[in-house]
Amino acid sequence: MSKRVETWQLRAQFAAGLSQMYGAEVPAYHTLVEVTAEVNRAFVGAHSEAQRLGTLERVTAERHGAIRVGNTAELAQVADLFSAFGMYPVGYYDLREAASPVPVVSTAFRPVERDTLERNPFRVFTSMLATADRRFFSADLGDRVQRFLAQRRLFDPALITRAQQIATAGGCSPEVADEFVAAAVSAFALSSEPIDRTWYQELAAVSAVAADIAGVTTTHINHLTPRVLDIDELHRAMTARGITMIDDIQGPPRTNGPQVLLRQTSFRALAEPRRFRATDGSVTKGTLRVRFGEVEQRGVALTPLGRQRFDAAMSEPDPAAVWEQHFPATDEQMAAAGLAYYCGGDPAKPVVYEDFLPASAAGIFRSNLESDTAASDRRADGSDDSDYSQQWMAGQIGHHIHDPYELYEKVACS
Ligand code: OOG
Ligand code: NI
Repeated sequence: MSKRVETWQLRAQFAAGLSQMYGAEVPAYHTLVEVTAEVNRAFVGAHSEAQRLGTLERVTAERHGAIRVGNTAELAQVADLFSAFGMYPVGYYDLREAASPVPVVSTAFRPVERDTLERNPFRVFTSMLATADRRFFSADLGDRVQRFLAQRRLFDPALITRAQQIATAGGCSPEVADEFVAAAVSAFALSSEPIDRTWYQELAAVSAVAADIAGVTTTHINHLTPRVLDIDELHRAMTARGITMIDDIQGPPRTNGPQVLLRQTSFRALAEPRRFRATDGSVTKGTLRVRFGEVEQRGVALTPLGRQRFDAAMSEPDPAAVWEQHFPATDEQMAAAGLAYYCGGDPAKPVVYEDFLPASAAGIFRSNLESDTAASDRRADGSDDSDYSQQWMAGQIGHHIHDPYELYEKVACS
């Protein structure tokens, strides 16, 4: 009998390994996971249809991570690494265009097929610093950042080669799996390497995100997000445990009708000990607050028409107050109006939203930065003549970037 470890098992092992590491690094994450599990159990106990958007087993194991890299070479390595886990780039998010702009362009790596999503839906939101955008980076600073990035090495080349081999083979032996997953997980650990204080501070003055990405020689998992079935209850329960959550739940309001897309909230992580190197070479201890805890609730995926309605509702001053003018109250009506995806058109079988929302993503970035850089954002006085786009990104990383709507269409019809 073959004891081969399949792609989805590697993905599950990777997600579990990251979860263990992140829990050790950010202890409040354990509380979040615990409270999430309690809320989910209670919700499933109280609602007969609670598992329509995912079984308790899937939802309990479900996480998304977030990482940030500096340039296309690093993003290409991430794409190769994640392909060994059956995680492929889906969607293109330009957070420079958000109401509160962040100087990154992003994609999300995730499984793309229904059965593999069911087995383990782990996804990682991945952002790349937009150093070519002269609204944020002067030509001089952009060049210096690029030189800094060209000299660092986020991933051992042997790890990437191994990932490519595993991706091609569609799995590996248990021995190879253990070693490969451990190496992949540790590539995202918070480094104890001293940080060049002057360089970090110069970047932080432009953007806290720029400093977090290019002020250090490594990357790290920024947050790891469990999935909850009732985010309002979760927000209450965490607050009751004495953890200060951000005030808002990002995304659509709570409604009586079908829950759509994605709702998220978070708490700021504590300051974490980091080491700094001064210009005279001396190393001192300090702290940084760059990581946090996030939690999310997922609803039904919207069609392009549904998404138009959503964007219209969300552009109102009080989306909750006008929600019913944009969306009907039942899944039957949602399906009939072609606003959301349902498997085989059956309103009892919603297709769960597997992606992200740019406005929430920018809000999550913003609400958790060490210093609010809103005032200093777009401090370079140039204009944007960069050519960032989905096609550009796909070309740079050598991987097709999937269109989320095509994937939902396929899932709904399979
Ligand atoms: C990513 C922020 C986006 C989400 O859940 O929308 C994100 C980041 O902070 O690096 O993770
Ligand atoms: Ni997130």
